[in-house]
Amino acid sequence: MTIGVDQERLVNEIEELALISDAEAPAVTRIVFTPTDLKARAWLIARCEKAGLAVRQDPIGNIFARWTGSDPSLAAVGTGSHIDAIPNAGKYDGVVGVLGGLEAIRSLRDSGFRPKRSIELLLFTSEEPTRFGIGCLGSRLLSGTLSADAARKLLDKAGASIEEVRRNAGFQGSLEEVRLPDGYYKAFVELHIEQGPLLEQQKIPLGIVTKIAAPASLRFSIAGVGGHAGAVLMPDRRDALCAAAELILAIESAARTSGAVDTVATVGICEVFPGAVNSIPSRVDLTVDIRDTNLERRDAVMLAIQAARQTVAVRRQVPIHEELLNADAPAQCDPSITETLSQCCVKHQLAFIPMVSRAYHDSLFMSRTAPVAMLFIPCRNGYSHRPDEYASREDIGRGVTVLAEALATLAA
Ligand code: HGY
Ligand code: MN
Ligand code: MN
Repeated sequence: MTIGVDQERLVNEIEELALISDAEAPAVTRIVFTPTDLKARAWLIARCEKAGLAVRQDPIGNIFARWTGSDPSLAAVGTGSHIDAIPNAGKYDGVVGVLGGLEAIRSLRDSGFRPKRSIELLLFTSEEPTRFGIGCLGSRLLSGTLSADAARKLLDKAGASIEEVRRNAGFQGSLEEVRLPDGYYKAFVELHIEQGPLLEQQKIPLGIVTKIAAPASLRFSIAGVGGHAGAVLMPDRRDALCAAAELILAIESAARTSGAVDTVATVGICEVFPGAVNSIPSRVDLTVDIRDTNLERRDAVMLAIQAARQTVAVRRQVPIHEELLNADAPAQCDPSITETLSQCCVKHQLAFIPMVSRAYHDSLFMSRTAPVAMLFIPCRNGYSHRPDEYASREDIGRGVTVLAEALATLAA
């Protein structure tokens, strides 16, 4: 079987999809269930249908594009990723796994391969946490990691619930229907840019992910005392932003002193109220992202951060409310699937290294319901979640070729 990936077609599709965005090119912003997201989804569905795949969408908007195998009763082989993008992001994060998965299927079909097991391309809803505060909504619900009841409690910044937003976007049915039975997929393989510098630095074309780091996120709301910036003297202040500043540095220190370089913590959102130059901040909301490849170390850092919260609150006499948004276990990729990927790399004489994924992905949650593995391709300087994110057509082509070979092996 000769797998002929059409790099030209694939790169053109990546460029075309990147233009369906709420940001000035080259940046991409595509927030879940916005009109732009819905337009991008319709664009993708049209391409899947043009490729002869049977398409369905579930009540949270996960898209399933199936190449039915000769024995449809067998558990399918899944591949896919996401196309939602955080504000001011790049055009490859997630997209390489969705359009690359589509191209893998097309190139297999054009090579004359016919699968015994169905091969299913998935587009997961809301991999990014931007709108509802936690990421991987679609794969969490599909794998049973998030219950329908818990999902219904999630609100966006405007106070709109998932129910409201998804139904307005045209997704009917109940969220209880999203959960797929364990074993629904024989295997799930996700192609993704590395979002780190190792492959490029080591000049290795492919990474086989053995483990996906454990993500957690917290929200802190610091209640200070507002007032006139000129009239309130310093000894009389309880400035919420100064307290936040102390807490942010304590968060950074907790990650830096965890004992391993694998621990990361980021305060990506800091909202100051009332946000006037001559008004003492009365309230600050912080959202914190904490990760580690080791669960115990990650949890220990969270405890250190909670202790720091307590210390700052007492010393500065500002109540600090804490809300846990998510605290997920890491995922171990399935050795038999990683072995299949290794053999496919060898077959195509492509070098690879085993890697840990420091970013989370839908595969983290798919691992709760099926054997999974991920395939990484290099991205320039390791940049991601920024407009200059870039993967070359040759690297994308190599990733899709190995993905196609792996899908054929798993679906034979
Ligand atoms: O944040 C992440 O790891 C993913 O890119 N959403
Ligand atoms: Mn991302
Ligand atoms: Mn991603």
